[in-house]
Amino acid sequence: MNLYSVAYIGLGSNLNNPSVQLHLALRALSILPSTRLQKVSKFYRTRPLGRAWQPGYLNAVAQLKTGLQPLALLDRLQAIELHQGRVRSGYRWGPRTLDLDILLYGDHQVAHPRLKIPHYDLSNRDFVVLPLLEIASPRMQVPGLGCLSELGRRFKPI
Ligand code: A4P
Ligand code: MG
Repeated sequence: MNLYSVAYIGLGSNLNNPSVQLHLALRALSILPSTRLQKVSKFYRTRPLGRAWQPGYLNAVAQLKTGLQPLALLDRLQAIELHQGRVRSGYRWGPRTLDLDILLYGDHQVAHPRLKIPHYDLSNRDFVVLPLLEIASPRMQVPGLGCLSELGRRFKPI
């Protein structure tokens, strides 16, 4: 049995020097236990989704190979967010120093009160699908949503 899974993490930041935030987060991901940081997409400058008044975002996607189970991985990601000064403002989609979302975890589907995989809005976000296409196979099946290359057809390059 293979105890390791390939997981894709979405990174986003629009406060306190987003480029530095993403680099720090990648370093933190690279030293997680039982985990290897295998690939990282380019950093994409993106328009804020949701609350238009907030600064633009820098987004990227990282590919991990990890022995951490999904909820243990989520705990680690939230600890990294907190360490980098993430303040949960109480409203959704507000500005943040760092957001780390589990986009995919192998071919698993997870429906837990704290964790939904695939990420609930994956297929609607160009800043998720386009970086994924950069580092994952276009033939990859996204559980419940179909082939990654098909998802990518909806979007113009960022
Ligand atoms: N949670 C459930 N599933 C997951 C998952 N797959 N990965 C839960 C990570 N967390 C997951 O998240 C709220 C709760 O979601 C967590 O406690 C976890 O148990 P949060 O990070 O505290 O709050 P949030 O990020 O404000 O909420 P939400 O709904 O996750 O926001 P989104 O959808 O991540 O959107 N515009 C651009 N251009 N780029 C962005 O990256 N990001 C957002 C945030 C808005 N606009 C953006 C961007
Ligand atoms: Mg989030």
